[in-house]
Amino acid sequence: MFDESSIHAANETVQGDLARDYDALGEKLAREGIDIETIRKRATDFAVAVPSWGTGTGGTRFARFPGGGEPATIFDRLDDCAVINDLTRATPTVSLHIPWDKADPADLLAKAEETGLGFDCMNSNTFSDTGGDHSYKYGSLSHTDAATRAQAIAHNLECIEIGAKLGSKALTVWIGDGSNFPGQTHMGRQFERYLGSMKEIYKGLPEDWRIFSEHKIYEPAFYSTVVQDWGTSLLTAQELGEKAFCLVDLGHHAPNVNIEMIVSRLIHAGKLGGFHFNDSKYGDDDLDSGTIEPYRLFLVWNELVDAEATPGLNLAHMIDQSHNVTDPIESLMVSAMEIQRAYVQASLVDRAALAGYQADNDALMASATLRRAFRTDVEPILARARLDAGGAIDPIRAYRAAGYRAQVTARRPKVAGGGGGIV
Ligand SMILES: [Mn+2]
Repeated sequence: MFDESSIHAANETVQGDLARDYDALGEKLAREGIDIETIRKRATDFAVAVPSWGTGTGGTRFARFPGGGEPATIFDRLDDCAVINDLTRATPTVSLHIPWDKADPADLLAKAEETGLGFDCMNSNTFSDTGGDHSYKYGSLSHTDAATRAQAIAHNLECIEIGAKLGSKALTVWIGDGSNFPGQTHMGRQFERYLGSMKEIYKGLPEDWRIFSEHKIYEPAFYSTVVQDWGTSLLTAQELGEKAFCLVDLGHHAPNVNIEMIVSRLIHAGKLGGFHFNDSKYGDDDLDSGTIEPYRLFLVWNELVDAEATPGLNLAHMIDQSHNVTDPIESLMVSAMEIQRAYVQASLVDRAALAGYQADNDALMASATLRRAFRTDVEPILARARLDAGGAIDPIRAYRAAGYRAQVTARRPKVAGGGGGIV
């Protein structure tokens, strides 16, 4: 999709510098007993899915300020996702959201073919009213009214049906259900209703599909949420069966929660299914991956790399964040690269040395072993992996030089701003 000659032109000016930086890093890593080519291969093989909705400007409950060239349709969104992958070569798949991305599956497949993209997990939406007879104001899969629950179940089954035609293999379920006042709901019976609905959806999963339950501590419900924490999510996955797993969204926890330990526990339980990457200072998925706590992102990857040989571990990685003041394409490119960076850095950890320090209770050296990997500037590896795959050494620079945003701003109809709402 993205003009190859413009990527090439942007690369040409910095290719010599990259070669020198790559060689220097290779020498440094060799002294530590690490083969840079092995690490580069890992960087090349890395992939994280982009959320279709992330290509639009996000908003808060106060307002939304769209930028120029906002994608109006799923086909525009796929064009933008293709730009992200063409330049970073790290985001070959897109996660769709139904009904926002609803279109003829044949047309979606044709667009995927044209853009070189594939489809990742499907995402259902029962946290807003999108035209059904029954309102989700007081809940969806856990609603007190059976007809409302049935509508929410049918919607999830439809998401599976659409996804099956697109080559997707998983459904992620996040609900906004909960309560705003103590006493508003019976928390136990509400959870039982949720489980009952999830069991109905589970029955509709094709043999080779998985279902992910995503927990969130608060919002839109401000007193309690039905799937508040990883414990509830694990209970759900265990009760549903072997095709059910937990999805961890980095922004969906209380401040200071040790997310890397949650990751470790879910791996132990055989129930970790995937991630939604983002970052936050105060709550939820408000900020781009790696902008606030890059070390925590590294520590999460440290657990994942440590466990990568675990039998049956099959993780779906996706970005899920809101971009309110940046060009969404730029934010998604930077985020994909930051997630890839943390993965590559975690791949540098000397695990034999770490295990030795842990056995000796040498806390200082154990911690230093992790930080040594985290402090390594792996940018030349990431840039080289992109270059070799036909991407840009510096994706932001190449993107800006090509003027893509100005082109789509001239071509696409202007989108109204105003009201609040998530993307
Ligand atoms: Mn999420």
